[in-house]
Amino acid sequence: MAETGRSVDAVIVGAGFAGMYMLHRLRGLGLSALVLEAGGGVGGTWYWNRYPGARCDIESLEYSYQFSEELQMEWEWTERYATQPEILRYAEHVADRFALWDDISFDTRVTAAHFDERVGRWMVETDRGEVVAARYCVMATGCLSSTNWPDIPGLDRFAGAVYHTGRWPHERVDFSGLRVAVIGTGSSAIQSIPMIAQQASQLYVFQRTPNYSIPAHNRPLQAEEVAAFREGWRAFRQANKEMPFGFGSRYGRTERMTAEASEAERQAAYEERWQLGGLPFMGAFADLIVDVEANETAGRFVRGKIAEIVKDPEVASMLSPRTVVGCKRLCVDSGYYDTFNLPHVSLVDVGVSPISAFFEAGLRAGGVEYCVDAVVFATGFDAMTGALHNIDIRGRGGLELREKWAAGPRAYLGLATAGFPNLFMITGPGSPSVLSNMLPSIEQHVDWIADCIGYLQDRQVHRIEPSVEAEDAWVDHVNEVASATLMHGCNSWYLGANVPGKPRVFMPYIGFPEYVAKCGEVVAGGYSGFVLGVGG
Ligand code: NA7
Repeated sequence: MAETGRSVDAVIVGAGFAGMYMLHRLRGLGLSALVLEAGGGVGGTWYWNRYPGARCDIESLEYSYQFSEELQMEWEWTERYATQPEILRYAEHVADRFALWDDISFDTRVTAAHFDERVGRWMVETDRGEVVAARYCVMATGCLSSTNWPDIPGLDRFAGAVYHTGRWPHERVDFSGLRVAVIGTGSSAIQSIPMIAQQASQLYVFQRTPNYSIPAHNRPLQAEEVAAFREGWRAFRQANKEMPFGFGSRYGRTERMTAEASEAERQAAYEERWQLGGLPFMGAFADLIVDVEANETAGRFVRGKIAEIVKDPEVASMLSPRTVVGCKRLCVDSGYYDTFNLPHVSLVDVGVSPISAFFEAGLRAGGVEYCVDAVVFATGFDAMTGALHNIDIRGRGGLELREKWAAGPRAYLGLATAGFPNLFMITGPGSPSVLSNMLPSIEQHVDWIADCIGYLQDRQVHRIEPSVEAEDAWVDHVNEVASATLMHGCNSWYLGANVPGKPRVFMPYIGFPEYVAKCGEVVAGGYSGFVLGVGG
Protein backbone atom coordinates (compact mmCIF):
# COMPACT_ATOMS: atom_id res chain seq x y z
CA MET A 1 0.00 0.00 0.00
CA ALA A 2 1.03 3.61 -0.59
CA GLU A 3 2.00 5.95 2.25
CA THR A 4 -0.69 6.78 4.79
CA GLY A 5 -2.13 10.24 4.35
CA ARG A 6 -5.09 11.31 6.41
CA SER A 7 -6.20 9.65 9.60
CA VAL A 8 -9.81 9.78 10.79
CA ASP A 9 -11.98 7.91 13.26
CA ALA A 10 -14.11 6.41 10.50
CA VAL A 11 -13.99 5.96 6.76
CA ILE A 12 -17.34 5.54 5.06
CA VAL A 13 -17.33 4.06 1.56
CA GLY A 14 -20.16 5.49 -0.53
CA ALA A 15 -22.24 8.69 -0.41
CA GLY A 16 -25.66 7.27 -1.12
CA PHE A 17 -28.43 7.50 1.45
CA ALA A 18 -26.52 5.09 3.71
CA GLY A 19 -23.20 6.92 3.64
CA MET A 20 -24.77 10.35 4.04
CA TYR A 21 -26.73 9.46 7.16
CA MET A 22 -23.76 7.52 8.58
CA LEU A 23 -21.64 10.65 8.28
CA HIS A 24 -24.31 12.70 10.03
CA ARG A 25 -24.58 10.21 12.92
CA LEU A 26 -20.83 9.83 13.41
CA ARG A 27 -20.38 13.58 13.48
CA GLY A 28 -23.07 13.64 16.14
CA LEU A 29 -20.89 11.35 18.26
CA GLY A 30 -18.05 13.86 17.96
CA LEU A 31 -16.03 11.58 15.68
CA SER A 32 -14.16 12.54 12.55
CA ALA A 33 -15.41 10.76 9.45
CA LEU A 34 -14.55 10.86 5.77
CA VAL A 35 -16.78 9.60 3.00
CA LEU A 36 -15.07 8.25 -0.13
CA GLU A 37 -17.38 8.24 -3.15
CA ALA A 38 -16.62 6.99 -6.67
CA GLY A 39 -19.29 9.19 -8.27
CA GLY A 40 -19.25 12.93 -8.80
CA GLY A 41 -22.15 13.60 -6.44
CA VAL A 42 -24.28 12.20 -3.63
CA GLY A 43 -27.25 9.86 -4.12
CA GLY A 44 -25.68 6.45 -4.83
CA THR A 45 -28.10 4.39 -6.88
CA TRP A 46 -30.01 7.57 -7.77
CA TYR A 47 -26.82 9.19 -8.99
CA TRP A 48 -26.03 6.34 -11.40
CA ASN A 49 -29.43 5.07 -12.55
CA ARG A 50 -30.46 8.01 -14.75
CA TYR A 51 -32.11 5.98 -17.48
CA PRO A 52 -35.36 7.29 -18.98
CA GLY A 53 -38.33 6.42 -16.77
CA ALA A 54 -36.23 5.64 -13.66
CA ARG A 55 -38.43 5.82 -10.57
CA CYS A 56 -38.59 4.28 -7.16
CA ASP A 57 -41.09 1.42 -6.80
CA ILE A 58 -41.78 2.41 -3.18
CA GLU A 59 -44.12 5.37 -2.76
CA SER A 60 -42.41 8.68 -2.20
CA LEU A 61 -44.08 9.38 1.15
CA GLU A 62 -42.42 6.23 2.48
CA TYR A 63 -39.12 6.39 0.62
CA SER A 64 -37.40 9.10 2.62
CA TYR A 65 -35.48 9.57 5.85
CA GLN A 66 -37.37 9.85 9.10
CA PHE A 67 -34.56 10.80 11.49
CA SER A 68 -35.33 14.50 11.22
CA GLU A 69 -38.84 15.83 11.68
CA GLU A 70 -37.82 19.17 10.11
CA LEU A 71 -36.56 17.39 6.99
CA GLN A 72 -39.80 15.48 6.67
CA MET A 73 -41.88 18.60 7.08
CA GLU A 74 -39.99 20.78 4.64
CA TRP A 75 -39.50 18.36 1.74
CA GLU A 76 -42.38 18.15 -0.70
CA TRP A 77 -42.71 15.10 -2.95
CA THR A 78 -44.72 15.81 -6.07
CA GLU A 79 -45.72 12.34 -7.31
CA ARG A 80 -46.92 9.07 -5.82
CA TYR A 81 -43.74 7.42 -7.12
CA ALA A 82 -40.81 9.81 -7.25
CA THR A 83 -38.66 10.07 -10.37
CA GLN A 84 -34.89 9.63 -10.25
CA PRO A 85 -34.24 13.40 -10.72
CA GLU A 86 -36.54 14.25 -7.81
CA ILE A 87 -34.91 11.67 -5.50
CA LEU A 88 -31.49 12.97 -6.50
CA ARG A 89 -32.59 16.53 -5.65
CA TYR A 90 -33.75 15.23 -2.27
CA ALA A 91 -30.34 13.62 -1.65
CA GLU A 92 -28.64 16.91 -2.55
CA HIS A 93 -31.01 18.81 -0.30
CA VAL A 94 -30.07 16.50 2.58
CA ALA A 95 -26.37 17.08 1.88
CA ASP A 96 -27.00 20.85 1.95
CA ARG A 97 -29.21 20.84 5.01
CA PHE A 98 -26.79 18.80 7.14
CA ALA A 99 -23.67 20.38 5.58
CA LEU A 100 -22.30 17.02 4.50
CA TRP A 101 -20.35 18.09 1.42
CA ASP A 102 -17.07 19.01 3.13
CA ASP A 103 -16.47 15.52 4.45
CA ILE A 104 -17.09 13.73 1.17
CA SER A 105 -14.31 13.09 -1.36
CA PHE A 106 -15.98 12.67 -4.76
CA ASP A 107 -14.57 10.95 -7.83
CA THR A 108 -12.60 8.78 -5.42
CA ARG A 109 -12.94 5.03 -5.76
CA VAL A 110 -11.83 2.80 -2.90
CA THR A 111 -9.64 0.03 -4.26
CA ALA A 112 -8.52 -1.71 -1.06
CA ALA A 113 -9.16 -1.80 2.68
CA HIS A 114 -6.72 -3.73 4.84
CA PHE A 115 -6.87 -4.12 8.60
CA ASP A 116 -3.49 -3.38 10.14
CA GLU A 117 -3.44 -5.43 13.32
CA ARG A 118 -0.36 -3.71 14.73
CA VAL A 119 -2.15 -0.40 15.05
CA GLY A 120 -5.75 -1.58 15.02
CA ARG A 121 -6.60 0.59 12.02
CA TRP A 122 -8.16 0.08 8.62
CA MET A 123 -5.91 1.30 5.83
CA VAL A 124 -8.23 2.37 3.06
CA GLU A 125 -6.62 2.93 -0.34
CA THR A 126 -8.16 4.93 -3.17
CA ASP A 127 -7.59 5.14 -6.92
CA ARG A 128 -6.02 8.54 -6.26
CA GLY A 129 -3.18 6.75 -4.53
CA GLU A 130 -4.11 7.97 -1.06
CA VAL A 131 -4.32 5.73 2.00
CA VAL A 132 -6.62 6.87 4.80
CA ALA A 133 -6.22 5.29 8.24
CA ALA A 134 -9.33 4.77 10.35
CA ARG A 135 -10.38 2.82 13.41
CA TYR A 136 -13.74 2.03 11.83
CA CYS A 137 -14.57 1.28 8.21
CA VAL A 138 -18.21 1.39 7.14
CA MET A 139 -19.17 -0.06 3.77
CA ALA A 140 -22.10 1.97 2.48
CA THR A 141 -21.52 0.59 -0.99
CA GLY A 142 -25.13 -0.22 -1.92
CA CYS A 143 -26.87 -3.47 -2.79
CA LEU A 144 -27.36 -2.70 -6.48
CA SER A 145 -24.32 -0.74 -7.55
CA SER A 146 -21.96 -3.13 -9.31
CA THR A 147 -23.33 -3.44 -12.85
CA ASN A 148 -23.76 -6.79 -14.58
CA TRP A 149 -22.48 -6.86 -18.17
CA PRO A 150 -23.14 -10.19 -19.85
CA ASP A 151 -20.17 -11.58 -21.66
CA ILE A 152 -21.40 -11.49 -25.26
CA PRO A 153 -18.65 -11.73 -27.89
CA GLY A 154 -17.97 -8.92 -30.32
CA LEU A 155 -19.26 -5.94 -28.33
CA ASP A 156 -16.04 -4.06 -29.12
CA ARG A 157 -16.81 -4.44 -32.81
CA PHE A 158 -20.28 -2.89 -32.52
CA ALA A 159 -20.18 0.59 -34.10
CA GLY A 160 -23.29 2.02 -32.41
CA ALA A 161 -23.79 3.55 -28.96
CA VAL A 162 -23.75 1.28 -25.88
CA TYR A 163 -25.50 2.11 -22.61
CA HIS A 164 -26.18 0.37 -19.30
CA THR A 165 -29.23 1.46 -17.30
CA GLY A 166 -27.14 1.40 -14.12
CA ARG A 167 -24.45 3.70 -15.59
CA TRP A 168 -26.51 6.12 -17.62
CA PRO A 169 -24.72 9.21 -18.99
CA HIS A 170 -25.37 12.59 -17.40
CA GLU A 171 -26.02 14.18 -20.79
CA ARG A 172 -29.44 13.76 -22.35
CA VAL A 173 -29.60 10.68 -24.58
CA ASP A 174 -31.83 11.14 -27.61
CA PHE A 175 -33.02 8.01 -29.38
CA SER A 176 -35.17 9.92 -31.89
CA GLY A 177 -35.24 8.16 -35.22
CA LEU A 178 -32.82 5.44 -34.04
CA ARG A 179 -33.07 1.67 -34.08
CA VAL A 180 -32.54 0.57 -30.49
CA ALA A 181 -32.03 -2.81 -28.79
CA VAL A 182 -32.86 -3.23 -25.11
CA ILE A 183 -31.39 -6.34 -23.49
CA GLY A 184 -33.28 -7.54 -20.40
CA THR A 185 -36.79 -7.29 -19.06
CA GLY A 186 -36.25 -6.58 -15.33
CA SER A 187 -37.39 -3.43 -13.50
CA SER A 188 -34.98 -1.09 -15.28
CA ALA A 189 -36.03 -2.36 -18.71
CA ILE A 190 -39.71 -2.30 -17.83
CA GLN A 191 -39.45 1.32 -16.71
CA SER A 192 -37.32 2.49 -19.64
CA ILE A 193 -38.87 0.58 -22.56
CA PRO A 194 -42.08 2.69 -22.77
CA MET A 195 -39.95 5.87 -22.73
CA ILE A 196 -37.41 4.66 -25.29
CA ALA A 197 -40.28 3.49 -27.53
CA GLN A 198 -41.59 7.05 -27.65
CA GLN A 199 -38.41 8.14 -29.44
CA ALA A 200 -36.97 5.16 -31.28
CA SER A 201 -37.93 4.41 -34.86
CA GLN A 202 -37.53 0.69 -34.16
CA LEU A 203 -37.19 -0.98 -30.78
CA TYR A 204 -36.16 -4.60 -30.25
CA VAL A 205 -36.61 -5.96 -26.74
CA PHE A 206 -34.46 -9.03 -26.06
CA GLN A 207 -36.19 -11.05 -23.38
CA ARG A 208 -34.58 -14.02 -21.66
CA THR A 209 -37.24 -14.46 -18.96
CA PRO A 210 -40.57 -12.62 -18.78
CA ASN A 211 -41.35 -10.79 -15.53
CA TYR A 212 -44.58 -9.99 -13.75
CA SER A 213 -45.32 -6.29 -13.70
CA ILE A 214 -48.12 -4.41 -11.94
CA PRO A 215 -49.20 -0.94 -13.10
CA ALA A 216 -47.92 1.90 -10.92
CA HIS A 217 -50.97 4.14 -11.45
CA ASN A 218 -48.58 6.97 -10.78
CA ARG A 219 -50.15 10.41 -10.26
CA PRO A 220 -49.38 13.79 -8.74
CA LEU A 221 -49.74 13.82 -4.95
CA GLN A 222 -52.68 15.81 -3.65
CA ALA A 223 -52.13 18.59 -1.12
CA GLU A 224 -54.57 16.90 1.28
CA GLU A 225 -52.70 13.58 1.33
CA VAL A 226 -49.38 15.31 1.92
CA ALA A 227 -50.98 17.29 4.77
CA ALA A 228 -52.44 14.08 6.23
CA PHE A 229 -49.03 12.42 6.02
CA ARG A 230 -47.39 15.31 7.85
CA GLU A 231 -50.05 15.28 10.51
CA GLY A 232 -49.75 11.58 11.22
CA TRP A 233 -46.24 10.67 10.14
CA ARG A 234 -45.17 9.09 13.41
CA ALA A 235 -48.03 6.62 13.50
CA PHE A 236 -47.64 5.95 9.77
CA ARG A 237 -43.94 5.22 10.01
CA GLN A 238 -44.46 3.10 13.11
CA ALA A 239 -47.15 1.05 11.36
CA ASN A 240 -44.75 0.50 8.44
CA LYS A 241 -42.14 -0.86 10.84
CA GLU A 242 -44.56 -3.62 11.70
CA MET A 243 -45.13 -4.61 8.08
CA PRO A 244 -43.23 -7.70 6.84
CA PHE A 245 -41.25 -5.66 4.31
CA GLY A 246 -41.26 -2.36 6.18
CA PHE A 247 -43.73 -0.50 3.97
CA GLY A 248 -47.30 -0.42 2.72
CA SER A 249 -49.18 -0.16 6.03
CA ARG A 250 -51.72 2.17 4.49
CA TYR A 251 -53.04 -0.73 2.42
CA GLY A 252 -53.39 -2.99 5.43
CA ARG A 253 -52.28 -6.52 5.98
CA THR A 254 -54.60 -9.40 5.32
CA GLU A 255 -54.52 -12.70 7.18
CA ARG A 256 -56.82 -14.25 4.58
CA MET A 257 -55.58 -17.30 2.65
CA THR A 258 -56.41 -17.76 -1.02
CA ALA A 259 -58.31 -21.00 -0.28
CA GLU A 260 -60.62 -19.11 2.09
CA ALA A 261 -61.94 -17.05 -0.83
CA SER A 262 -64.16 -18.20 -3.68
CA GLU A 263 -62.86 -17.82 -7.23
CA ALA A 264 -64.98 -14.68 -7.66
CA GLU A 265 -63.70 -13.21 -4.40
CA ARG A 266 -60.13 -13.94 -5.40
CA GLN A 267 -60.58 -12.22 -8.74
CA ALA A 268 -62.13 -9.23 -6.96
CA ALA A 269 -59.23 -9.07 -4.49
CA TYR A 270 -56.63 -9.20 -7.29
CA GLU A 271 -58.56 -6.66 -9.34
CA GLU A 272 -58.67 -4.29 -6.38
CA ARG A 273 -54.91 -4.64 -5.89
CA TRP A 274 -54.27 -4.25 -9.65
CA GLN A 275 -56.25 -1.01 -9.58
CA LEU A 276 -54.37 0.11 -6.48
CA GLY A 277 -51.12 -0.56 -8.33
CA GLY A 278 -47.56 -1.47 -7.44
CA LEU A 279 -45.92 -3.82 -4.96
CA PRO A 280 -48.93 -4.00 -2.56
CA PHE A 281 -50.36 -6.46 -5.12
CA MET A 282 -48.56 -9.20 -3.15
CA GLY A 283 -50.67 -8.29 -0.12
CA ALA A 284 -53.90 -9.56 -1.70
CA PHE A 285 -53.62 -12.82 0.30
CA ALA A 286 -51.39 -13.94 3.14
CA ASP A 287 -50.13 -17.15 1.53
CA LEU A 288 -49.00 -15.90 -1.89
CA ILE A 289 -45.30 -16.24 -1.19
CA VAL A 290 -45.45 -19.53 0.72
CA ASP A 291 -47.93 -21.71 -1.17
CA VAL A 292 -47.38 -22.55 -4.81
CA GLU A 293 -51.05 -23.19 -5.60
CA ALA A 294 -52.07 -19.94 -3.94
CA ASN A 295 -49.40 -18.15 -5.91
CA GLU A 296 -50.58 -19.66 -9.17
CA THR A 297 -53.99 -17.99 -8.71
CA ALA A 298 -52.18 -14.62 -8.71
CA GLY A 299 -50.03 -15.67 -11.67
CA ARG A 300 -53.12 -16.62 -13.68
CA PHE A 301 -54.68 -13.26 -12.88
CA VAL A 302 -51.67 -11.27 -14.13
CA ARG A 303 -51.34 -13.43 -17.23
CA GLY A 304 -55.02 -12.73 -17.90
CA LYS A 305 -54.30 -9.01 -17.69
CA ILE A 306 -51.38 -9.32 -20.10
CA ALA A 307 -53.62 -11.19 -22.54
CA GLU A 308 -56.21 -8.39 -22.28
CA ILE A 309 -53.68 -5.60 -22.83
CA VAL A 310 -51.41 -7.06 -25.52
CA LYS A 311 -53.28 -7.42 -28.80
CA ASP A 312 -51.06 -10.02 -30.50
CA PRO A 313 -51.74 -13.32 -28.63
CA GLU A 314 -48.32 -14.69 -29.51
CA VAL A 315 -46.56 -11.64 -28.03
CA ALA A 316 -48.88 -11.76 -24.99
CA SER A 317 -47.92 -15.38 -24.45
CA MET A 318 -44.21 -14.59 -24.74
CA LEU A 319 -44.60 -11.81 -22.16
CA SER A 320 -46.42 -14.11 -19.74
CA PRO A 321 -44.27 -15.60 -16.98
CA ARG A 322 -45.01 -19.16 -15.90
CA THR A 323 -42.98 -18.77 -12.71
CA VAL A 324 -43.94 -17.86 -9.14
CA VAL A 325 -45.16 -14.27 -8.74
CA GLY A 326 -42.75 -12.39 -6.46
CA CYS A 327 -39.98 -14.99 -6.69
CA LYS A 328 -38.10 -12.47 -8.76
CA ARG A 329 -38.74 -8.93 -7.66
CA LEU A 330 -42.14 -7.80 -8.88
CA CYS A 331 -41.88 -4.93 -11.36
CA VAL A 332 -43.96 -1.77 -11.31
CA ASP A 333 -44.62 -0.08 -14.64
CA SER A 334 -46.30 2.72 -16.52
CA GLY A 335 -47.53 1.38 -19.84
CA TYR A 336 -45.07 -1.50 -20.23
CA TYR A 337 -47.34 -4.15 -21.72
CA ASP A 338 -49.15 -1.56 -23.89
CA THR A 339 -45.84 -0.66 -25.50
CA PHE A 340 -45.85 -4.02 -27.30
CA ASN A 341 -48.93 -2.94 -29.26
CA LEU A 342 -46.86 -0.29 -31.04
CA PRO A 343 -45.97 -1.28 -34.60
CA HIS A 344 -42.30 -0.40 -34.23
CA VAL A 345 -41.73 -2.45 -31.04
CA SER A 346 -40.68 -6.11 -31.37
CA LEU A 347 -40.16 -8.68 -28.66
CA VAL A 348 -37.34 -11.14 -29.32
CA ASP A 349 -37.26 -14.30 -27.22
CA VAL A 350 -33.67 -15.11 -26.30
CA GLY A 351 -34.58 -17.62 -23.61
CA VAL A 352 -33.75 -20.63 -25.75
CA SER A 353 -31.48 -19.03 -28.36
CA PRO A 354 -29.34 -16.47 -26.51
CA ILE A 355 -27.75 -13.42 -28.09
CA SER A 356 -24.73 -15.08 -29.66
CA ALA A 357 -22.64 -12.10 -30.77
CA PHE A 358 -22.43 -8.45 -31.72
CA PHE A 359 -21.20 -7.39 -35.11
CA GLU A 360 -20.49 -3.93 -36.48
CA ALA A 361 -24.11 -3.09 -37.32
CA GLY A 362 -25.95 -4.90 -34.54
CA LEU A 363 -26.43 -8.19 -32.77
CA ARG A 364 -27.30 -11.76 -33.60
CA ALA A 365 -29.72 -14.10 -31.80
CA GLY A 366 -31.37 -17.33 -32.92
CA GLY A 367 -29.60 -17.06 -36.26
CA VAL A 368 -31.22 -13.66 -36.99
CA GLU A 369 -29.27 -10.42 -37.38
CA TYR A 370 -30.76 -7.29 -35.83
CA CYS A 371 -29.25 -4.06 -37.15
CA VAL A 372 -29.40 -1.26 -34.58
CA ASP A 373 -27.89 2.14 -33.84
CA ALA A 374 -27.82 1.77 -30.05
CA VAL A 375 -27.87 -0.99 -27.45
CA VAL A 376 -29.18 -0.58 -23.92
CA PHE A 377 -28.01 -3.19 -21.43
CA ALA A 378 -30.76 -3.39 -18.81
CA THR A 379 -29.02 -6.45 -17.41
CA GLY A 380 -28.96 -5.55 -13.74
CA PHE A 381 -26.33 -5.88 -11.07
CA ASP A 382 -23.98 -8.20 -9.28
CA ALA A 383 -26.27 -7.63 -6.31
CA MET A 384 -25.37 -7.34 -2.64
CA THR A 385 -21.80 -8.66 -2.83
CA GLY A 386 -20.52 -7.21 -6.12
CA ALA A 387 -19.57 -3.78 -4.79
CA LEU A 388 -17.79 -5.30 -1.77
CA HIS A 389 -15.87 -7.75 -3.92
CA ASN A 390 -14.73 -4.95 -6.20
CA ILE A 391 -12.64 -3.78 -3.24
CA ASP A 392 -9.68 -5.79 -2.00
CA ILE A 393 -10.86 -6.18 1.62
CA ARG A 394 -8.54 -7.97 4.05
CA GLY A 395 -9.09 -8.54 7.73
CA ARG A 396 -7.10 -10.21 10.50
CA GLY A 397 -4.17 -12.31 9.31
CA GLY A 398 -4.61 -10.96 5.78
CA LEU A 399 -7.89 -12.90 5.38
CA GLU A 400 -9.47 -11.86 2.08
CA LEU A 401 -13.20 -11.19 2.07
CA ARG A 402 -13.45 -12.60 -1.46
CA GLU A 403 -11.88 -15.82 -0.22
CA LYS A 404 -13.94 -16.00 2.94
CA TRP A 405 -17.12 -15.52 0.88
CA ALA A 406 -16.08 -17.76 -2.03
CA ALA A 407 -19.02 -20.08 -1.35
CA GLY A 408 -21.38 -17.18 -0.66
CA PRO A 409 -21.57 -14.26 1.77
CA ARG A 410 -21.38 -14.94 5.52
CA ALA A 411 -22.23 -12.07 7.82
CA TYR A 412 -23.82 -11.73 11.26
CA LEU A 413 -27.07 -9.79 10.86
CA GLY A 414 -25.72 -8.52 7.54
CA LEU A 415 -23.84 -5.96 9.63
CA ALA A 416 -20.39 -7.45 10.20
CA THR A 417 -18.35 -10.52 9.35
CA ALA A 418 -16.01 -12.59 11.53
CA GLY A 419 -12.32 -11.92 11.00
CA PHE A 420 -12.87 -8.29 9.99
CA PRO A 421 -12.81 -6.19 13.19
CA ASN A 422 -14.56 -2.81 13.15
CA LEU A 423 -15.76 -3.32 9.58
CA PHE A 424 -19.47 -2.62 9.25
CA MET A 425 -21.76 -3.11 6.28
CA ILE A 426 -24.92 -1.10 5.78
CA THR A 427 -27.69 -3.36 4.43
CA GLY A 428 -25.23 -6.19 3.89
CA PRO A 429 -26.12 -9.76 2.94
CA GLY A 430 -28.23 -11.38 5.65
CA SER A 431 -30.22 -8.24 6.42
CA PRO A 432 -33.68 -7.28 5.04
CA SER A 433 -32.13 -4.70 2.67
CA VAL A 434 -33.56 -5.25 -0.82
CA LEU A 435 -36.52 -7.15 0.61
CA SER A 436 -37.61 -4.12 2.56
CA ASN A 437 -38.08 -0.41 2.07
CA MET A 438 -34.41 0.53 1.68
CA LEU A 439 -34.55 3.92 3.39
CA PRO A 440 -35.88 2.73 6.78
CA SER A 441 -33.58 -0.30 6.56
CA ILE A 442 -30.63 2.00 5.95
CA GLU A 443 -31.62 4.21 8.88
CA GLN A 444 -32.03 1.21 11.17
CA HIS A 445 -28.56 -0.07 10.22
CA VAL A 446 -26.89 3.32 10.50
CA ASP A 447 -28.46 3.89 13.92
CA TRP A 448 -27.38 0.44 15.07
CA ILE A 449 -23.80 0.97 13.87
CA ALA A 450 -23.57 4.49 15.32
CA ASP A 451 -24.93 3.31 18.68
CA CYS A 452 -22.47 0.42 18.62
CA ILE A 453 -19.53 2.71 17.90
CA GLY A 454 -20.74 5.06 20.65
CA TYR A 455 -20.87 2.11 23.05
CA LEU A 456 -17.31 1.06 22.16
CA GLN A 457 -16.00 4.61 22.48
CA ASP A 458 -17.65 5.15 25.87
CA ARG A 459 -16.17 1.95 27.27
CA GLN A 460 -12.82 2.30 25.57
CA VAL A 461 -13.32 -0.98 23.78
CA HIS A 462 -11.18 -0.99 20.67
CA ARG A 463 -12.47 -3.83 18.54
CA ILE A 464 -15.68 -5.62 17.71
CA GLU A 465 -16.39 -8.49 15.36
CA PRO A 466 -18.90 -11.34 15.28
CA SER A 467 -18.07 -14.77 16.64
CA VAL A 468 -17.95 -17.48 14.00
CA GLU A 469 -20.68 -19.40 15.88
CA ALA A 470 -23.08 -16.44 15.89
CA GLU A 471 -22.39 -15.79 12.24
CA ASP A 472 -22.92 -19.43 11.24
CA ALA A 473 -26.17 -19.59 13.17
CA TRP A 474 -27.42 -16.40 11.53
CA VAL A 475 -26.53 -17.55 8.00
CA ASP A 476 -28.41 -20.82 8.68
CA HIS A 477 -31.37 -18.86 9.98
CA VAL A 478 -31.47 -16.57 6.91
CA ASN A 479 -31.59 -19.63 4.67
CA GLU A 480 -34.12 -21.43 6.83
CA VAL A 481 -36.50 -18.46 6.66
CA ALA A 482 -36.05 -18.16 2.88
CA SER A 483 -36.55 -21.92 2.41
CA ALA A 484 -39.98 -21.66 3.98
CA THR A 485 -41.02 -19.38 1.12
CA LEU A 486 -41.27 -19.73 -2.66
CA MET A 487 -38.42 -17.26 -3.13
CA HIS A 488 -35.82 -20.00 -3.38
CA GLY A 489 -37.14 -21.49 -6.57
CA CYS A 490 -36.14 -19.19 -9.45
CA ASN A 491 -33.05 -17.63 -11.00
CA SER A 492 -33.28 -14.35 -9.13
CA TRP A 493 -30.55 -11.91 -8.20
CA TYR A 494 -31.57 -12.44 -4.54
CA LEU A 495 -29.84 -15.81 -5.04
CA GLY A 496 -27.03 -14.48 -7.19
CA ALA A 497 -28.40 -16.59 -10.05
CA ASN A 498 -28.14 -13.76 -12.59
CA VAL A 499 -24.33 -13.71 -12.52
CA PRO A 500 -22.59 -16.72 -14.07
CA GLY A 501 -20.45 -18.55 -11.54
CA LYS A 502 -21.80 -16.70 -8.50
CA PRO A 503 -22.60 -19.05 -5.58
CA ARG A 504 -26.31 -19.68 -5.23
CA VAL A 505 -27.08 -18.41 -1.73
CA PHE A 506 -30.21 -16.52 -0.69
CA MET A 507 -28.81 -13.16 0.44
CA PRO A 508 -31.50 -10.90 1.91
CA TYR A 509 -33.33 -11.67 5.19
CA ILE A 510 -37.08 -12.02 4.92
CA GLY A 511 -38.93 -10.24 7.75
CA PHE A 512 -38.23 -6.64 8.69
CA PRO A 513 -39.93 -6.56 12.16
CA GLU A 514 -38.35 -9.84 13.29
CA TYR A 515 -34.97 -8.60 12.12
CA VAL A 516 -35.24 -5.29 13.98
CA ALA A 517 -36.27 -7.16 17.13
CA LYS A 518 -33.23 -9.44 16.81
CA CYS A 519 -30.89 -6.45 16.43
CA GLY A 520 -32.41 -4.95 19.58
CA GLU A 521 -31.92 -8.21 21.51
CA VAL A 522 -28.28 -8.33 20.48
CA VAL A 523 -27.72 -4.84 21.89
CA ALA A 524 -29.70 -5.60 25.06
CA GLY A 525 -27.49 -8.64 25.55
CA GLY A 526 -24.34 -6.46 25.54
CA TYR A 527 -23.72 -7.16 21.84
CA SER A 528 -24.36 -10.86 22.12
CA GLY A 529 -22.76 -12.86 19.32
CA PHE A 530 -19.99 -10.29 19.01
CA VAL A 531 -16.48 -10.48 20.43
CA LEU A 532 -15.23 -7.22 21.94
CA GLY A 533 -11.55 -6.55 22.44
CA VAL A 534 -9.23 -4.00 24.03
CA GLY A 535 -5.80 -2.95 22.80
CA GLY A 536 -4.42 -1.91 19.44
P1 NA7 B 1 -32.65 -7.25 -13.11
O1 NA7 B 1 -33.92 -7.28 -12.38
O2 NA7 B 1 -31.56 -8.15 -12.63
O3 NA7 B 1 -32.96 -7.53 -14.63
C1 NA7 B 1 -31.95 -7.82 -15.55
C2 NA7 B 1 -32.56 -8.33 -16.81
O4 NA7 B 1 -31.53 -8.59 -17.74
C3 NA7 B 1 -33.31 -9.65 -16.63
O5 NA7 B 1 -34.44 -9.63 -17.42
C4 NA7 B 1 -32.29 -10.67 -17.12
O6 NA7 B 1 -32.86 -11.87 -17.58
C5 NA7 B 1 -31.68 -9.90 -18.26
N1 NA7 B 1 -30.40 -10.42 -18.70
C6 NA7 B 1 -29.25 -10.54 -17.99
N2 NA7 B 1 -28.29 -11.06 -18.75
C7 NA7 B 1 -28.84 -11.29 -19.97
C8 NA7 B 1 -28.36 -11.82 -21.19
N3 NA7 B 1 -27.11 -12.25 -21.30
N4 NA7 B 1 -29.21 -11.90 -22.24
C9 NA7 B 1 -30.47 -11.49 -22.13
N5 NA7 B 1 -30.99 -10.97 -20.99
C10 NA7 B 1 -30.18 -10.89 -19.93
O7 NA7 B 1 -32.01 -5.79 -13.11
P2 NA7 B 1 -32.76 -4.39 -13.15
O8 NA7 B 1 -31.73 -3.34 -13.31
O9 NA7 B 1 -33.88 -4.41 -14.11
O10 NA7 B 1 -33.41 -4.27 -11.73
C11 NA7 B 1 -32.65 -4.46 -10.55
C12 NA7 B 1 -33.40 -3.96 -9.36
O11 NA7 B 1 -33.33 -2.54 -9.35
C13 NA7 B 1 -34.86 -4.23 -9.34
O12 NA7 B 1 -35.21 -5.48 -8.88
C14 NA7 B 1 -35.37 -3.14 -8.42
O13 NA7 B 1 -35.13 -3.50 -7.09
C15 NA7 B 1 -34.51 -1.99 -8.75
P3 NA7 B 1 -33.09 -13.12 -16.54
O14 NA7 B 1 -34.30 -12.76 -15.75
O15 NA7 B 1 -31.84 -13.19 -15.68
O16 NA7 B 1 -33.27 -14.29 -17.41
